[in-house]
Amino acid sequence: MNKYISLIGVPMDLGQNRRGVDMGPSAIRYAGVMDRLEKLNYMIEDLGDIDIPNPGNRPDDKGLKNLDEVSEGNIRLTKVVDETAARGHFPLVLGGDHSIAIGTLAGIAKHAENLGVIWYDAHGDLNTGETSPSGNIHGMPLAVSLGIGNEKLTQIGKYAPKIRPENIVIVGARSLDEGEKKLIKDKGIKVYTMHEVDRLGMTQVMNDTIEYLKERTDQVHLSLDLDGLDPQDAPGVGTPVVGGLSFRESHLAMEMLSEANIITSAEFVEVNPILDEKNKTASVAVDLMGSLFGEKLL
Ligand code: HAR
Ligand code: MN
Ligand code: MN
Ligand code: MN
Repeated sequence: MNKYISLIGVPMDLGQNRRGVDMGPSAIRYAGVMDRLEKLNYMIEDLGDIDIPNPGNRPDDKGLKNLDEVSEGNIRLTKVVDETAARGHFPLVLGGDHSIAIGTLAGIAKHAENLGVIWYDAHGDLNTGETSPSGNIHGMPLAVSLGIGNEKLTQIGKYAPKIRPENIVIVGARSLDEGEKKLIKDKGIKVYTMHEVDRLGMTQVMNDTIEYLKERTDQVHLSLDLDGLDPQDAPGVGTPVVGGLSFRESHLAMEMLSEANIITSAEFVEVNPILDEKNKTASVAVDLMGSLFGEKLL
């Protein structure tokens, strides 16, 4: 694993409806991310927070809420992630709602020949302005990164697409809209829904995921939406869905990724301290980061 980690906070809450997720980066810092990773002997710097524009209070732009502001915030994030990767550091991005994956991927993808992505989430985030039931851009970043959607989002970083459909693995899905299901089929995206996790167990799901990505990619980004976990373990999220991945399963998934040593960038998103119980969800995020970066009991 890269010994140099750069923390990048993204106080973005304009990709969805519920205020508070902009405080996610503070909550994760407060839960002790720096100490936790320093104890594992990483050299870690905190680059502070990306400046996110104020909401414009305009009507939706073709079914996309806060399009210009989400776009501008992601352009700023792209630049910082790009510079971080160019310095050879591991970008560890703290959200913020999941719309920030647009900027993270735009910043990181050009540093790989063939970037892989693990999308750990209850949702597919494969909507466009046309298919979205909500107009919330946090339900669209994976489609955007495939080059599908509004140009103000797909053209961030001035290249598209950022990733190939066959380099994506979605883990934990249990809420997909009709347009997303169609895209998954049409593009042949690999998905481990909760059904497969129940059937196969997390050990096989991660073994298969790791093998699949090792075969076809040279770097792997982990995009971990805390709502991939069950709301009992991660209650502080804006769009909880029952029947999710447990803390134990998630912990195991992170340990297996650590052992496989394939992850080259990561983001932890959708932590909303206002909806949380005593910063539990931010603490879970930090626990999972500990495992991802190699923490062991013995
Ligand atoms: N699929 C729904 C939509 O597009 C819900 C998206 C929900 N949110 C997230 N992203 N937290 O994973 O509106
Ligand atoms: Mn340095
Ligand atoms: Mn998501
Ligand atoms: Mn989600």
